[in-house]
Amino acid sequence: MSFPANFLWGAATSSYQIEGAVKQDGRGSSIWDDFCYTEGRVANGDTGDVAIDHYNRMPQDLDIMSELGLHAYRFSIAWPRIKPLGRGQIETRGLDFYDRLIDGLLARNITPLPTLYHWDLPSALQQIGGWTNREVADHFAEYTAVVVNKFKDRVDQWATLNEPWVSAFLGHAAGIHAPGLQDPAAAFSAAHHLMLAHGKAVQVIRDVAPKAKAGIVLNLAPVYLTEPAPDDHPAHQSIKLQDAMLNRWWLDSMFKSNYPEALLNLGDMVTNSIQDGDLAEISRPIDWLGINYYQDSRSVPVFGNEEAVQALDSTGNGAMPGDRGIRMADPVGEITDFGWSTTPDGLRRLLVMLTEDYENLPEMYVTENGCAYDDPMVDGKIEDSRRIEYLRAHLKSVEMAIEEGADVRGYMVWSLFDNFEWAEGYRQRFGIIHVDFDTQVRTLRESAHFYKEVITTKGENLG
Ligand code: IFM
Repeated sequence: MSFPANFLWGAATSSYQIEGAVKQDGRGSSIWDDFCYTEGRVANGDTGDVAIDHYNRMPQDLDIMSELGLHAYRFSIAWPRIKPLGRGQIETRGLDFYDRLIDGLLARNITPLPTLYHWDLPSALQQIGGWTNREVADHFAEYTAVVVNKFKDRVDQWATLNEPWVSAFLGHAAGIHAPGLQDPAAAFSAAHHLMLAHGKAVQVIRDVAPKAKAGIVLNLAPVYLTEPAPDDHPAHQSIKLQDAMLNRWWLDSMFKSNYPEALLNLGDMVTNSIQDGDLAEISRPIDWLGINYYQDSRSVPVFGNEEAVQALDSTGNGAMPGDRGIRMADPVGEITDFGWSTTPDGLRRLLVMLTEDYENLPEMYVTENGCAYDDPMVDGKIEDSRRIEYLRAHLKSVEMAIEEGADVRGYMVWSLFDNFEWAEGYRQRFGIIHVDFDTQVRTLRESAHFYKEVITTKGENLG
């Protein structure tokens, strides 16, 4: 048996994706409220206003978690519920909600795994530049102090940020996430300030809750060309840059106290916000690393005219590095509703790569893994066999990685419930639990029953 006896089996969600109740109990506005209310940003004009109304249905949702036998529940705390303007005044009703949630989890023997930031930046902070403003890192540290101080007696493990790559690059360069900018320099500034915020928050956790574990959650993936290219083809440099942005920017800064040279060599666009001493803050040792994995990052080299087209400015505002001479490869394996590949061996390779490349790597958790499929409900039953196979294959990959020496301590399926899938609105369903968005009825899909069995048998039934 490869999964350690105390392996943590869990499921994950995030505040804006499930809570709804955006105007309840003094919650301030976030950049995702603003983004949703801007025409054309989110599919079908969907918003997180109601989502799955978890804010008001939390006790029933806790019972479902208990029914599944979850050991851990990964959720995020909404900064604008705690500090409606991002700084200054504290909203105790917001704290009370998470207080009830945490107590409810503990009463059911479920370990709370909160993330302090899963993309819902208070709008008031965006008005001063958001993550491109260095000050916001200090505001994040102050918010962290309030939350950690409140829950230090009951929470033993904290994540600072969720997927800062998404916040920085999808939010500030691709423009498909809030705040919707298309400015590569802003993206690198945000990428740096997010890591600075992480480092400062780690210090706060050390000071306020010295026994708690501090970590971060990154979306990582093997990055490679699926077809060969001549040695002098620009695709090779692009792959290096893609790997630097997706993986190494975050990992190297924390574990090697530097940013990848391939990016630093690009000059001001990348380095503008970095100040002396910042990397020392960012590389404060952490106790755990969360890894969100969905699919490999696969590209193909392009030639001739197509190459010239790919090299054009992809953002409308100055090209992003890593665009030249490549395009995304066609998806492989069972293709999800999102159009994503199924590449389970990539998760094994990733976990082994991390183990080999980073000497001071702490214990790891797969903090998100899952897929979007919308199988029909027939007689109250949802046979989502493709999701079951996806989960089974990825769990086997985790098991193999552990056999190969990776120190993986837990696995959280994404997601516990169908929810608001950002720019895709409600049309991508990631839940092992189906939610009828009109009636708010929750129905366990077959994958939920499968996962319950996985937990009960400690992963011995994977085949
Ligand atoms: O829904 C998101 C989540 O918020 C962050 N990780 C990826 C998931 C699926 O896109």
